[in-house]
Amino acid sequence: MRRVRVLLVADTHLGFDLPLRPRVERRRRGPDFFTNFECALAPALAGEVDLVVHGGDLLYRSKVRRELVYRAFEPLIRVAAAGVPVVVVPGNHERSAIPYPLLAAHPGIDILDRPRTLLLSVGAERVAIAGFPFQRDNVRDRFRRLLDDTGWRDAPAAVRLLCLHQTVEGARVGPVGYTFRSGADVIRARDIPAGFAAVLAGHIHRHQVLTTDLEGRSHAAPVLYPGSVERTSAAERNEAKGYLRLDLRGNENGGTLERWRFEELPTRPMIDLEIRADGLGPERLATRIRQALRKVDPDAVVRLAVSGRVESTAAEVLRAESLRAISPKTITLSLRRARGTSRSG
Ligand SMILES: [Mn+2]
Repeated sequence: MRRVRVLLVADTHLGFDLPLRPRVERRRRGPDFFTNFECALAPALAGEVDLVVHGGDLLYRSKVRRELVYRAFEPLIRVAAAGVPVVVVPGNHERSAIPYPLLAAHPGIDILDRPRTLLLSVGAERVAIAGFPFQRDNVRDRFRRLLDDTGWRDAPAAVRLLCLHQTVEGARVGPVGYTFRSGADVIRARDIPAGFAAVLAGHIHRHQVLTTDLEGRSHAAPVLYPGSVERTSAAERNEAKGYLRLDLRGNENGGTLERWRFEELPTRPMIDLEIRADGLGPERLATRIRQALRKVDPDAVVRLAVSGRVESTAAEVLRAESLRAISPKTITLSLRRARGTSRSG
């Protein structure tokens, strides 16, 4: 049987830090998300894959302006127009707000807007793609029923995929590797039945592939998270960002995942700087900040924390416009309150 090549991208969060009419001129992170989304789809436009799955959170939040929805779907429409089918799982950021009927009107784009199973002819192979949109309430207890509602068992296909935007048991996030175990929003690994080649998932922003449950028992199918295409919070600052390429082969039991490859995307470094303000007047505080910023990567996304006692005369330096004036134009700078900060005067 023929190989089926799938490109899995998720959590693109388009619209993040991308104001329509910015009030101040500064380097935004918004374009980075679009750039990486386009980068991730390049293999599809080059004819290197047979199917593209977007695992959800296409957009950065659920209420967005219409123009952003068009911009976000435009790269997917180009992929579909090139003859590569596209499947989208609605994430928590797009459950109802997106004008899906409009976008679903494109014959090459399918949206898992309710529990259902899509049957696609991919090359010479029949591929079944089951899934449902993000479920907020107690997906743990409702998962088996939702899966049954997709009708996946009846799909006559050599490769079956399950597409989700949810947390599966064992998924890890954050700098210290917090592990999801038993919450109402966590799907039990053992509830994923045999009969799927793989589970393609969004929602967890750290790339990972889960193959065993918390007791070490093998999953019936591997769960693959490509992770987000850019960092959406400082908790992701040490994570590689990218997308996944999967090679699947059909058989009588829903097919198998022959191999997968994580393709890393370029990201700007995310850096935390801390400056102690004790006893510094405005000029010295400004100089201290300027010197610190000069040492970091000029492309960095910097979170500046000022700790200690900020002199009343120096507080002015920490205003957004003053900070912009002393920081290199290529840096994206934000101020966060450090612990133990106090102001005198
Ligand atoms: Mn997300």
